[in-house]
Amino acid sequence: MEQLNKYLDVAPEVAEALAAGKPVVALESTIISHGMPYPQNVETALAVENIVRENGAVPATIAILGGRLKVGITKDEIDYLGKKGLAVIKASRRDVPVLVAKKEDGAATVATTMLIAAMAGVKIFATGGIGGVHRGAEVTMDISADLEELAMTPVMVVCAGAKAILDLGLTLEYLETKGVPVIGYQTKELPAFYTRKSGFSVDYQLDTPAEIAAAWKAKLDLHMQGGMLVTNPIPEEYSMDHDYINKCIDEAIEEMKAKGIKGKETTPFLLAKVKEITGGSSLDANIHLVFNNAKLASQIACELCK
Ligand code: PSU
Ligand code: MN
Repeated sequence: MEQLNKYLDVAPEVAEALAAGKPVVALESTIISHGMPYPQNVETALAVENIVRENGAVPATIAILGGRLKVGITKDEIDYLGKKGLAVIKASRRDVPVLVAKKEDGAATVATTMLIAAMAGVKIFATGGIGGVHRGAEVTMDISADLEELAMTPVMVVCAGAKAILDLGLTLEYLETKGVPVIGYQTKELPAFYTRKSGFSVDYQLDTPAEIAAAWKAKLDLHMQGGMLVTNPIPEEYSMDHDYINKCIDEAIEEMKAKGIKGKETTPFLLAKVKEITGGSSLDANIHLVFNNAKLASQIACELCK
């Protein structure tokens, strides 16, 4: 495979699959270091890679290690990131050049995973939830770089919607302004991560992996910049009670405000706080929705390669 830049390391298995036109699914690493506790983070990351394989695609977990942009990391490297946890720098787009120059490690957020996936030619990426417009952003201007990346980088992101730690209505408005298609898989309603419902509508409901692959192929053929957001509701049996989880999220946001937490600490703080308040029951939901997204992303990737 042609080497697009001297900072990129594409794992041999991933490079072979790409060269042969076989399906590859990108996976992020901030979910490992900052999204879940050890050892569930490592167990989940390895299980997700297996699900991608079982569904006919090659997994490419993306991270920055020693300043190298890694597309596909080893089990030991996943374990390393999982154990190091919050001590790994959460790397959004703007962190990338500095970490490369300093030869440091970075956990790739959704934005950075899209950026590095695109450098390697990987077109589909599965995760849990994306960043978005935070509640109160009309004052704080806290809008995740994930949304800008969706506006400019041609990678499809399969997620379970966004957590209600965000303002979901404003997040949808922002994606509309930026021209990012928002697809509901077998649903017309935007899923809200822990729950299947949010009260907000997506642009289009598409019912099969083939239909989603066709829409994505059209976007690529048209050379339109930017990605596509596929929202996949958490399976019914793992979804949480709407009122309960929203009460927990409200409590977490109150504590965040009281502590004066800002900037890039916001999302990791809220994720950890919600987990603590729910006594860990949100973690199980989180793990299963990621599995569900990895499966759908792999099915779409296989359709795209037909
Ligand atoms: N939302 C989740 N789980 C996560 C994240 C967001 O439900 O793990 C992580 C992702 O890596 C996402 C990042 O890209 O947080 C967004 O951070 P920020 O809001 O600072 O852009
Ligand atoms: Mn932010």
